[in-house]
Parts: sequence; C-alpha cells; structure tokens
Amino acid sequence: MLVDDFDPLKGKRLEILRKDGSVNKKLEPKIDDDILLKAYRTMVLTRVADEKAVKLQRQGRLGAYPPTKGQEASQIGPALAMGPNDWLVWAFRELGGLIYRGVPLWRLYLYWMGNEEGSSYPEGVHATPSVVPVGSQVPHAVGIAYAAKQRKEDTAVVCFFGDGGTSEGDFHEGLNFAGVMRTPNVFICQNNQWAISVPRERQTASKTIAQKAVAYGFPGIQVDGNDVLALYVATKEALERARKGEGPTLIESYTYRMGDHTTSDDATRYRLEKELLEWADRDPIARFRVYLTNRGLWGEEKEKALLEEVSATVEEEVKKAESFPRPTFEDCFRHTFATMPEDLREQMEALRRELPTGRE
Ligand SMILES: Cc1ncc(C[n+]2csc(CCOP(=O)(O)OP(=O)(O)O)c2C)c(N)n1
Ligand SMILES: [Mg+2]
Repeated sequence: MLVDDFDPLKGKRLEILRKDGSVNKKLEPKIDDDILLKAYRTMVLTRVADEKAVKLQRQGRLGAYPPTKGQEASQIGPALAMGPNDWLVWAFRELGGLIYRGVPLWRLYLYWMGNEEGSSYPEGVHATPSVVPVGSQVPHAVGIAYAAKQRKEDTAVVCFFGDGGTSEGDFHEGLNFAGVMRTPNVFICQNNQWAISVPRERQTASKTIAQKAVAYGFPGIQVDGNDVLALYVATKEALERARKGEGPTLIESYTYRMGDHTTSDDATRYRLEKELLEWADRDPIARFRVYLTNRGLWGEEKEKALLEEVSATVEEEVKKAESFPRPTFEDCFRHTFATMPEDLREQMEALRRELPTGRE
C-alpha cells in the first residue's frame, strides 16, 4: 500500500508526474484516455474560469472571490477517483473539483455574485455548499460519512480544507471522531503554503500536515499537489480503504496558491516574487500537457481549439449567471431559517434604514 511506502514521518512525498512532464512508470496509474482528456479540459476550463472571475470582480460584476490558480490538479485528481455516490465537501477554493463533479459553472459564479441560488446543485450532484467559516465543514463531512456507514450505503466522503483549517478545533474534533468511528472519509488538506498572510511554518510546528493522521490513528500521506496522477492514485487507494470499512485517510496535497488570497487581498505585501516564480515552474497544467503530448493524445492544434472552446464556454456561463436578478441586501438575511425570527427581521429593518436610498 502506498501509505506504507510514503510514511509522512519519514518525510516522504508521493510524486508520479514530475515537473518536466516525465512519469514514474512504476507508479503510473492506468486511466482511460477519455478520462485523462476530460481531466485536462477541466483543468484548463478551471484556469480560464478562475481568471475570468477575478476580472468580473474588478469590473464590479461579482463580489469577493478566492482565486484557485495553481491548485487545479489538487482538486481534479481526487475528483477523478471519486465514485458517483461519493460526496464532495468543500471550503471555498475548490472550483476545479466542483466543475469536474458536475456543478454548473454558472451556479458557482452566481454564488460569488451573492445569489444563494448558486448553492443549489442539480439532483445527483453530491456536493455541499461552500462554507467560509474556516474548518467548519470537517464535522459535516464526518457526519455525512457516519450516516452513510450506519445506513450501509456505498458512499465515501471527500472533504477539502486548507492548511489554515488544520488549526481549528473543528479539524481536531472531526478527525478524532472519524478515527474512532472508522468513518468512510478521505480528508484532503490543500496545503497551499499560506492562510491569507500566515505562512505554513507559522501554522503548525508539525513537520508535515500528513503526519497529524498518525495521532488520530489512521494513515496519512503527503502528495505532490501539482501532480494530478499522484492525487488520483492516493485518493483512489484511500477511497478503497474507506469502502472496505477500514476508515479514514488524511492526504496532504502539497501545492501553492498562485493568486491572492481573495480579490480583497494583495499578496505582494507579504510574500516574495521569488517564491511565486519557483512555483510557476511547477505548474500542474503545463506538466500534464507534456504528459498527454508524450502519450500521443495532445498537440498544438488541439490546445488551440480547446482554448477557444473553453473561453466561449466561460462567456456563456457568465451570461447565464448574469441573467439572474442581482441580489438585494435582504438576501443575506434569508436562507437560514424557514421563518425569519423576529430579532433577525429587526436587524434587517435596521440595516434598511442605514442604507442610502437606491442602494437597497
Ligand atoms: C473561523 C474563521 N476564522 C477566520 C476566518 C478568516 N479567514 C478566511 S480564509 C482564512 C485562511 C484560510 O486558510 P487555509 O485554511 O489555508 O485556506 P486557503 O485560504 O489557503 O485556501 C481566514 C483566516 C474565517 N473565514 N473563519
Ligand atoms: Mg492555505
């Protein structure tokens, strides 16, 4: 088993697709060509959709947005490994995984535009809505997995969170419970080296995040987070364990946030350009393209056609999202209770009085 060969306490990291696009043949997974191509398309679509979201925010057409650039493999690798009944529980920076799992892009844009309709996913798409309170989705993911186990359903739950999320009580409570009850969870920490302006070294004194699993009594593995094949392989093995009733796994996806924390942030204030350039050299999409080219599946013509198709798709999705009415200030008071409690109604009325006329 991989988790035995890549002991995080010994500082080992699973890498299959190297940054130059060459591959470790011994560990290379067998994935059908059409799945590989779908994964590549989704990675490129995610990159283009992400850049568009930042532009929309700058133009005042979308609220705040957390860029996902650089983390595409980290999300799409696990998505490839998931079965149709598995749940995806996410935080707020998992655009690629959601698109791969079938959440329409226009819905995700709509969510960042402030419209709660954006959190309503099509029937059969097993994904929870975004949660911004850091780490709070971890107990939810464990609860879903525990319920599936009690009901004897063939369902595992893949839960994403960040390096910053591991400092929250919810992370500890969730992983502890999962370990004790052997729930079918795969925890994926997207260690993108930063939690807003807090670097990874200030987040935890642990040498790796993967090694935290040891204390909870289940396997942990650190994986090159810019390597879509390694993420696929590690998640697939973890899901197999989960389905066999062998309990959870913690995967640390060692990656990098290429953009700002959100559109309200300016990362040049706290990190060096040198670091950014080093990680740009480890781009997850570039190496996957070389891999596909070496396998005879890709070339310049196809790349050009794909970029055109994907850009047109993104424009269509934006159009669809913008066809919905813009949210009003009242929307942030809705959707929590079926019937709004009196004190919340009073707060809403107080805010209405504060707003300048015309801004409602
Ligand atoms: C409980 C809580 N505390 C603080 C914040 C403010 N906040 C939003 S994102 C974030 C950093 C999260 O870092 P990480 O978990 O590494 O995820 P990343 O943003 O890097 O994807 C913080 C502190 C919050 N949303 N919730
Ligand atoms: Mg982070």
